[in-house]
Amino acid sequence: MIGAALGAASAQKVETPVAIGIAVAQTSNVALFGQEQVAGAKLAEKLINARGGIGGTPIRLVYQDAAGDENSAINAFQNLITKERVVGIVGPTLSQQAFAADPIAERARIPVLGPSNTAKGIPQIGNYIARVSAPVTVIAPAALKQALKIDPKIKRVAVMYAQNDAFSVSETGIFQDTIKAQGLTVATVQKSQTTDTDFTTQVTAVLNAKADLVVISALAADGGNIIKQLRQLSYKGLIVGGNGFNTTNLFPVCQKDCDGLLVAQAYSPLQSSATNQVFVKEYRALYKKDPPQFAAQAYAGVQVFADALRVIDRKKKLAQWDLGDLRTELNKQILAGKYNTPLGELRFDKEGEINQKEFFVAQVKMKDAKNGSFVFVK
Ligand code: VAL
Repeated sequence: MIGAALGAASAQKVETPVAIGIAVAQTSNVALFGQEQVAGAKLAEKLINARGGIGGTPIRLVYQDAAGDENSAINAFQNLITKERVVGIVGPTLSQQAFAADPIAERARIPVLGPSNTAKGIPQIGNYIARVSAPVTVIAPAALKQALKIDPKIKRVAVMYAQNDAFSVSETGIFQDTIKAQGLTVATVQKSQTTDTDFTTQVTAVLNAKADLVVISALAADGGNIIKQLRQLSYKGLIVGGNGFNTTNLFPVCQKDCDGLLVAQAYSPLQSSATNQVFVKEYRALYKKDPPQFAAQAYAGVQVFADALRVIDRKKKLAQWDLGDLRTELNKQILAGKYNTPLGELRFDKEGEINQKEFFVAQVKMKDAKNGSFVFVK
């Protein structure tokens, strides 16, 4: 009886339109990234369906708020897998959440594409876990090297990081290795929490260490406040922010003090591929601004699912598949394919790690207290 019931439960038809789950932060401080991810995903759905979806079958994005903590991400994943019966999931926003939620998808055999999880070790969570977000190992060093180009006299580097966040811990490790490899001195290492708002102790230590560069790994809200407090307490040197600083949603937090901040980028609106130029044009038309990295990556996540589904659909129509079988086939196809995305040409290695070719660095230029932009310097 139990076996029969389980058998019946596992033999589920694929519904049309084809449901793809989007489990990113729509609330909490992490929505500073999540808002941009939703914007990117929405545009992907619109453009994919305008071009005939998957061999004539439209896709439908199903949103579940993964908020900013592990439990919300787990709940979002569970709802998408069991209630919404999606073919795959783009999410969650934070690596910290991915380490908790991805194992649920792995056990249920649902392909996951991490849209922004950049900590080391994400694809290694399981066979069904891949990412479209290049890891800290390949991105983080670029901004630091750019800082040295701007000011070759830099010698003493202060390092700050959020110790309760898996990505920040991972990224600071890469930053510290790069600092040493460049022959610079780590003048001090200061730890904080992503929930902190007062960084006086850490900033005072940075000033006492006589640093001529500060490198920070944190998320947007805490990170923005760290920058503000560094400047308020008269730190004058360059600041490099990690991937958590890569959103204009940071600007209302550090305001004019964001000016000059260097951030490495896994995406540029200037990237010249035809796919990207169409994406930029459509994004501007819809949102009246340039696409940011988090939006481009979420778009790429949805696109990879759609491109891989199209290959499968050509062999056997999606509606004829058993849902479980389709999820497994989709996972295989994701890893086998090559994708022309706004991030450039993407492939995955056999573990699901992204293979991306181009990276960039931008410097923040503030126009007034709240408005500014990332100016590409590399
Ligand atoms: N990239 C980070 C992470 O992996 C944040 C900024 C989304 O958690």
